[in-house]
Amino acid sequence: MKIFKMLHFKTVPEDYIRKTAEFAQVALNCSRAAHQTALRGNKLSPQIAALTPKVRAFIERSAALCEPEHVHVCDGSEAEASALLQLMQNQGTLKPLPKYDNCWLARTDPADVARVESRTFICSERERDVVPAARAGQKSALGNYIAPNDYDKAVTERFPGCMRGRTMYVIPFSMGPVGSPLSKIGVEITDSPYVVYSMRVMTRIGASVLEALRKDEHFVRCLHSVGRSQTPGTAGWPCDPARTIILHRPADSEIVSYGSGYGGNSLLGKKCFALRLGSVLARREGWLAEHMLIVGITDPRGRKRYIAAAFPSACGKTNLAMMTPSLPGYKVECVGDDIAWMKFDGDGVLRAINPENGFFGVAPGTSSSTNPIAMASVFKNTVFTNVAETKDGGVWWEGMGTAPEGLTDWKGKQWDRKAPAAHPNSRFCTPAENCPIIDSEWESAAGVPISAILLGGRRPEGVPLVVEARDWAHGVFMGASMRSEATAAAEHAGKVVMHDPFAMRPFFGYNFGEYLRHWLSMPQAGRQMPKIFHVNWFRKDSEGKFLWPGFGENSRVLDWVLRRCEEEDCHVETPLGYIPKENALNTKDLGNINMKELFSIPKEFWLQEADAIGKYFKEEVGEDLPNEMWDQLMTLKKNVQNS
Ligand code: OXD
Ligand code: MN
Repeated sequence: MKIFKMLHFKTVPEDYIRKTAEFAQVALNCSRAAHQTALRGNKLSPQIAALTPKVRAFIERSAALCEPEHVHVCDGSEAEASALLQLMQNQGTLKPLPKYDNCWLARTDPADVARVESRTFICSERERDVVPAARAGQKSALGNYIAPNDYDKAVTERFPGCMRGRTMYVIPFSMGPVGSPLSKIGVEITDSPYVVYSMRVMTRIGASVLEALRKDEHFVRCLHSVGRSQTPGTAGWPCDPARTIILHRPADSEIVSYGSGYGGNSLLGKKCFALRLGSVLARREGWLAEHMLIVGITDPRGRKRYIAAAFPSACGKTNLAMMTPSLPGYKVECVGDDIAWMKFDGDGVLRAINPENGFFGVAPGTSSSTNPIAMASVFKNTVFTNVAETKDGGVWWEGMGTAPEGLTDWKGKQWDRKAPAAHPNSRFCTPAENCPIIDSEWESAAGVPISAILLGGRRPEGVPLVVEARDWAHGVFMGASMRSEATAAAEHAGKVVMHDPFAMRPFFGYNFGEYLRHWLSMPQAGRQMPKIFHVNWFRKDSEGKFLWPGFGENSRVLDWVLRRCEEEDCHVETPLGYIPKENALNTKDLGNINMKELFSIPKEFWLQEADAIGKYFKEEVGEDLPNEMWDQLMTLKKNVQNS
C-alpha cells in the first residue's frame, strides 16, 4: 500500500491572521520540502500521532486513494478559519461582503446548485434493505439502491488521484452537543475549503471531538471530493457535475460523495449522516432521526412545551422555527430548523436534540416581514451562496423588498431582471448562536421534551389548516401519506404535488415499510406519546388566494395544539381526525377569514386523495407496507364516504 502523506502545522504563529495569502498557503498546505522530509523520517505531527488508530487508518486509506498534496487535520480554531477565508479569497471561491460583519459570498458553478437526488444512492447487500418490495429491480421514489459492486466501481472510477495538487482536510465533527448521549461523531475528509468552513458553522468540529473519540472510537466515515473539474473556468468553484454521485453504506457507517461542493451533497453531516445514516442507526438503536424542526412555545400562562415539525424543504420550516407569534403573550424559541434526533428517556419522555450547529436556510422569501428573526441572525459570521450582490457589498434576494439598482446576480453578471437575481435555492449558512431567540436548552445534552409532532406540506387544495390524529397509528398514517408541492432544494421542476412521507422521501436510509414499522413500534408501556397533527398553511381559495395569512399568525394554530396537549376539550371529530371546535381557534383581530373553506373536507377531493395514497402505497411499497397503514386507509375511505 502506498505510504500516505501526512503533515500538520502544530502551533499557529502569532502573526498568522495578519499575514496574507502566501502565508495561508504555507500554513494550510505545508511546504513540499517539509513534506518530503517528514515522509522520509516517517514522522507524524504530534496531533496526527495522537489520533485514534481508526481515524488514522481512515486518513491513511483516503490519502492513498485520493493522493492529496497535503493533509490538514482541522482543529476548529479561529486562526484556521482566517486561513481558510484567505485561501478561498485567493482561489476566487469567496468574496467579502463589506456591508456586514464577517460575511462572505460564494457563487457556485451554475451546474452545482441543489441536492442531486437522482445521483444519491444507498448501498446494502440486499436491495430490499433499501427499496420496498413493490419496486424490486426498478427505480424507487423512496430510495435509490446501489449494489456493493457498483458502489465500489463508482468509487474507483472517480476517486483515485482526485485530490492531486490539493489539500485534503480532515474534519472531526460532532452531530449534537459534544459528549451528549444523543450525539454522534463523524470524520469528513474533503478537498473543499468551502466545505470545511461551512462544517465549522453547521456542526461542532475540532479538538473536543477528537477528545470524545478517544472515549468512544466509533465514528461515521465521510469522504468527499469536489472532483477533478472537467469544465473549464470553474477554478473558483471546482466540481464535476457530470459525474456527481453521493453514496451511503449504512452497514459500514460510510458516506462517499464526489463531484458537488454544495449543500447537502457536500456538508455530509446534514442530510447524509443526520438523516440517511441517522435513520438506520435510529432504527437499530430504538430512536428517531427525522427531518424536523424543534421549537419551544411558552403560552401566556408561562407554560412551556416543545414541538417537533416535519415539512418538506421550502414549506416555511425555518420561518416556523423562528416564528414571531402574533398572539399576545406567546413566545417561540428555536432549538433547530431542520433535523431532530429523538429518543424516549427512562421516564418515557420523548427527548429531542438538534444535531446541527447552524442554519443552512433558503434565502429567497426571507424578509423582515416573513422572518425578522432570521434577518436578525444572518448578517454576522455568515456565508451566503448564490444570492445577488448589491453595489455596496450587501446581499439581496427575491422577497426581500424592492430590488436596488445595480445588482449583480447569482451568476456574477449584472442583473438584467429577466431571471431571478438570486438562485431559488440560494442559502445562508449561519451559526445557530446568532439567532436572537435560540432556546436556552438548545444545547442540552439530555434534549428537550417533545409534547407534539406536526406534519405538513404545501397543499393548495382540499387539506384543512390543522387536523389532529386520533392516535399514534393514525398519526403515522398521516406521515406516510404526506404530499407537498415540489421545491427548489432539489432538482425537481414545476409545482407538481409530490408524495413526501414524513418529509423524508429523499432522506430514508432504509426500506420505507420498515421505517413505518419502526414508528409504529414507538408506543410502549410507560411512554408518554406526543400528539400528532397535520397542518397546511398553504390552502388557496378558488381565485388562487391564500385562505390563511401564515407566518406569525400560525401561532394561533400552535395555541390550539398546545391546548390539545393540555387535553382541553376544544376539538370536534371529522372524517380526517380532530379539528378545532367552532370558535376554538383564536381568530381575534384577524379580519375576514373564511373558516368554513379553510376547514372544509371536500368529499370528491378526499376520495381521490385516498385513491392516490392507496396507489402510492401499492406501487411504491407493496407488501412491505405495515397492515396498520391499509387499515388506516380503509378507515379514511369509509369516513369520507359516510360524510
Ligand atoms: C434542506 C432540504 O436543505 O431539506 O434542508 O433540502
Ligand atoms: Mn431540510
